[in-house]
Amino acid sequence: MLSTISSSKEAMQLEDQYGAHNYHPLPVVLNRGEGVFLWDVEGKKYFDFLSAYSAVNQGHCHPRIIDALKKQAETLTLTSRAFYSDKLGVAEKYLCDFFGYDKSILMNSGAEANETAIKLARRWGYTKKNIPANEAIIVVAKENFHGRTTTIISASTDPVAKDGFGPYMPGFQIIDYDNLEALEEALKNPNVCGFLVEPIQGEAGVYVPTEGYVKGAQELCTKYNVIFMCDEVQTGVARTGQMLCADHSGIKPDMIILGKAISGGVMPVSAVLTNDEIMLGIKPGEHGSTYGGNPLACAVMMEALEVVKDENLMDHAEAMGKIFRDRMEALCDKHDKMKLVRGKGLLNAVVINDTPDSHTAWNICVAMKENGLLAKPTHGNIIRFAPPLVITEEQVHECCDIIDKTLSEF
Ligand code: IF1
Repeated sequence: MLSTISSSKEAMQLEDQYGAHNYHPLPVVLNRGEGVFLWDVEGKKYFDFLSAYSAVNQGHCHPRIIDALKKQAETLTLTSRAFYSDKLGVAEKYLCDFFGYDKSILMNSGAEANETAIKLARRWGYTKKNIPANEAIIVVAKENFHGRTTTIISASTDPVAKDGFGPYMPGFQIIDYDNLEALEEALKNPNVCGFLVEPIQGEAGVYVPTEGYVKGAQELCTKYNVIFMCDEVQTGVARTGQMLCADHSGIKPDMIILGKAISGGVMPVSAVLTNDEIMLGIKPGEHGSTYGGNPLACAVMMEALEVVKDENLMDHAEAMGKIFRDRMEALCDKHDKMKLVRGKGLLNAVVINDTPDSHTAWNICVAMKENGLLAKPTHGNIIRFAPPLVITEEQVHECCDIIDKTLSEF
């Protein structure tokens, strides 16, 4: 008999005693989610303003996605790629048509998709750009976040994500984010095969680059025969008010990396999409994953993306985001603790007016929790606000009132 939790306190104690201490969660224990709402073990209701780091864009337990999950779960969940299934080809075509690419490869986590992207880019560099063996370089930006594997943290500049996990994977060159001169300088090196970058840096604190950066980056990659690898794991799937954040720049990256909300927060699904020349560089048996592209993931992903389209979550995120930022800008004038708000669509962050090492942002999040809104600081004193994209205008205003009330009490 699976034991159930009788109190939040008990749940936290169990995790403390039996689980890795690799997170420092806000002191709230959730046991139910529906749409924009979460409930804790004691029955208190909250607005979710994190959306599991932008994986629950469609809202918690969306009925259509859950139904797709149930139906497929009772039929066929996993064959491995040793055999064909009736779902993978359909899902691969669906993804390619949805985002406009030749080919897709399905993995499980965002980190795995970025690892796959790195292998695809290196393989292309050796076979198509004649980069000498083991000399391929991938350019990345300072303050990046692409996942937690030892290769990906080798490209990180965040000591918290990186220190103490060496030795590191060579082959990454780190340049300033949002700096096209630095990028052009780096791309002149003929051994560079790819530029891996987030169109908005999420974890760094929702850094929106200057207008023209993403377009300029794609143009420079084309000029120097380098793959523009756009990590849309967090910014994709309508989160920023466009289906892909890169769409704001009017360009189509050579390669996109997707994860999180392509499966609506129901199960881990990630993907890399690119053209035939790059994707076909990996031959049978040279890459894979037990669960990659499993029938259950395929069914859930297709329904999760259909929901995004049918409910027009892209335009809705754009509209709700404008309302949210307008309200936050007004609060920045009213509360000296609120320095500024930035973001696109419903990926926003408020910079708190205090030193980066202070606990002010954390304390504000704890106070907002008491007032029924869940959000969490990213680095330093920046609070990310990213609700499910199904949030209504009335709920946006209700949440802004909660933020206002919390800061007034602070
Ligand atoms: C954690 C951060 C956010 C991502 C981008 C790839 C991945 C992520 C742009 C990897 C994952 C998650 C991971 C989670 C917290 C969260 C996070 F704080 F870590 F950086 F959102 F900003 N590319 N981001 O944002 O995808 O392997 O997790 O499926 O690791 O603490 P994943």
